Amino acid sequence: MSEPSISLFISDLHLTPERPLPVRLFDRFIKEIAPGAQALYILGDFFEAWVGDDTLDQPFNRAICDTLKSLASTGVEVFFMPGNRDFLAGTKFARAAKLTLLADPVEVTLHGTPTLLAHGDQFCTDDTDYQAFRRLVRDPEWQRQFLAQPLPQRLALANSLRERSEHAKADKKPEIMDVNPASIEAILARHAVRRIIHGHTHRPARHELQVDGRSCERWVLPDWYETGGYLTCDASGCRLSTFP
Ligand code: LP5
Ligand code: MN
Repeated sequence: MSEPSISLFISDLHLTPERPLPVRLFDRFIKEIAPGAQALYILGDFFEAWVGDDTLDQPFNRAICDTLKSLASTGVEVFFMPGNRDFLAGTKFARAAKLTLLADPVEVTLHGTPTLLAHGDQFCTDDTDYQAFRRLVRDPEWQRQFLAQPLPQRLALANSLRERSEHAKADKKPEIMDVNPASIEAILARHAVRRIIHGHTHRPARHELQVDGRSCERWVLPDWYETGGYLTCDASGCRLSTFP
């Protein structure tokens, strides 16, 4: 009998040469866990910071793309939804890594169940400073001007934004950095699905909720700072796993 068909979901690896553990965990995941899946969905913040597809020739980015490509070559379909760290990943990156870019949010049918996939940051509507920042950097004209700057300037700006973000987060109440329940209900109502999968908040869990009288579930993916973690979905449902 053939193996049951499964889909895997990961996010928030924040891969960078400066943090070797998640890179090692990712290599293991690609070699030992992902083969045999029908599809791998990467739901954002795969990279610590992506400042443009012209960084593809940097050895670190090249190696990561080769790893992704090696999985695609074994027949696993790879999908990539950019997050708030890598929203500038574009078509050249997709081609180099042999994957398909996804819009955020996107509705897919997973082994028979209509499911909404998202990075998750758009639901953190109580974090009004972040939402203002998001509107700015998601503006196509702003992105055009940013990408027109020389690479060293873009890297410096990304570094300084990372620092400002860490300072800003230290002053924010933890609850405002979680999703807003009304935003989740609104998106589930609009898409008429019973399941949503997202990352970003680093609060892995399964939540149950009622939307318009329908029982719904919300799966939150883990970050990869200390252990690797992923969600598996098949025809019988979904489950979270971690590995050391
Ligand atoms: O990323 P994470 O999880 O730590 O925190 C996020 C929010 N922060 C961000 C900023 C990113 O970390 C910065 C990384 C950018 C890399 C991309 C490079 C390509 C684009 C380069 C752009 C120059 O997303 C954080 C949330 C948190 O999630 C939880 O949801 O709270 O939001 C912030 O900290 C934002 C601050 O509240 C406001 C930002 C002030 C900076 C204003 C600068 C405006 C000028 C920008 C123009 C250069
Ligand atoms: Mn994020």
